[in-house]
Amino acid sequence: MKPKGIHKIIIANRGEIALRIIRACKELNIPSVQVFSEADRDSLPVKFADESLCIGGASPNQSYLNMSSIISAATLLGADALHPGYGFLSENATFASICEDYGIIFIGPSPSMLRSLKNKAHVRKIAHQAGVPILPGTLEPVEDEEEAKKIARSIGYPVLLKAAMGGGGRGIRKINNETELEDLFPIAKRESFASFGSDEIYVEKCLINPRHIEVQIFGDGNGEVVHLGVRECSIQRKHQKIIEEAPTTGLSPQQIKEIQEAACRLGKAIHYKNAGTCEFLADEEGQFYLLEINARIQVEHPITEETTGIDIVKSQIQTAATGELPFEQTSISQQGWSFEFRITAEDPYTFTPSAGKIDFLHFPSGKNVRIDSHVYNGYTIPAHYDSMIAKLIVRENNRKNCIQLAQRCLEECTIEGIKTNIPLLQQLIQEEDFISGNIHTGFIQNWLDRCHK
Ligand code: MV4
Repeated sequence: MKPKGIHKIIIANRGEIALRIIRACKELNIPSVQVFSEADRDSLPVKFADESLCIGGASPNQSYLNMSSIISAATLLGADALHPGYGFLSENATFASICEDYGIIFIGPSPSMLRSLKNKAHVRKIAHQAGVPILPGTLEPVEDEEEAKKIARSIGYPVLLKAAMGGGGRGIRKINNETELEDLFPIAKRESFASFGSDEIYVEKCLINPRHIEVQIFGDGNGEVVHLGVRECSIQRKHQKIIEEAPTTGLSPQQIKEIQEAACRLGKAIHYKNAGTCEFLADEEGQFYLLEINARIQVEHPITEETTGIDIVKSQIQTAATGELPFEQTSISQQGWSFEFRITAEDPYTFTPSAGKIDFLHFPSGKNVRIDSHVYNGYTIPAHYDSMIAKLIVRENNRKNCIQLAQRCLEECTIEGIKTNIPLLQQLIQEEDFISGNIHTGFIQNWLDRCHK
């Protein structure tokens, strides 16, 4: 059913997520406008949206990050809402605020929420105040080396120096002892200023090879917050996730209940609005600690959709249109198992991007198999953007059957003309520790180190 309050949505993104949003718009009977760069003229989002408009050159700064071009396009074509997808302007408070100024509903959290969640030291503090576990460390940014030393001594090395305005793995330094702290504290502070325009840094106890577990939440902006279960995203390399699963093998049912409740508590404390993700680290005992809140739709949202039956993108639009959540906690449950495999156009072992023309393409299909992708046979992958070209999403009643289905699908998946990471994915899912669910954030690096010895 078409929600009142939104009549035309402009999509300020590209690739698979743009297509994903267009599909949600169609199912809600809401006309869609696709903006595109010169490099994306022949893309499927441009073909499938109801209207489209070129907004600038291939480089993201000229197009998908170009706020005035996007706002002009929205105004020109009469869009009253904007979906930012992930990356690009999706968590940009200034952009969300400009949308508001022009009467365009930003499908996401409020500008002030985006601004406040950018500061990870601040997020730690609000989590702590909400009774959500955080790692031992500072609740305020550390002013000087002496203060950092005192805290590091009390929590024990190794510690991490983190830039408050960093995130997604940027602005983090591991400190193994006091000498390193003396050497690196001023450097970390300067680097933070150079990279993020702020020299605010904080100290946190360093977990070795933790798991990365996240909770999908949804809020109405008035204190009503529900969760859509957990995902595990430990299979990553250099902060690029490669395989995600839902739910997780890292927590007991009781711990899953607790992490979900913690995420809701935090969401409620800040009156979170629309879809968001509470990102946690978990240790071997399943103790979990909040790291940050991602204020956007995430790449891996489909595995939550597959295990809850909820369409997250449609729900984002409905929430933005009505100010109310389209579901209640009591009607949501996570069932079965799902994996997502990110298929990238890159050399599987050097991880260097491999742009170019796809001259043969076959995607797997069949029961419980989903491909979210914007590429087609004959498509030329532009070199200007992310190397992810498809997501293979599978679901089954349990993890074992889900891995079996994934094996069949990855064998069937054929992409010629460019290099892809499919061979890497095929190898990873044969690994004993992967199959048994014995995984952590160092899994791929350890595996690569072993293979290249
Ligand atoms: C950590 C950590 C260990 N201890 N913090 C990297 C991304 C950013 N979101 C936080 N990250 C980490 N923070 C403490 N105190 C290890 C990581 C980390 C990591 C976290 C999630 C997913 C992949 C990762 C890979 C390496 C390091």
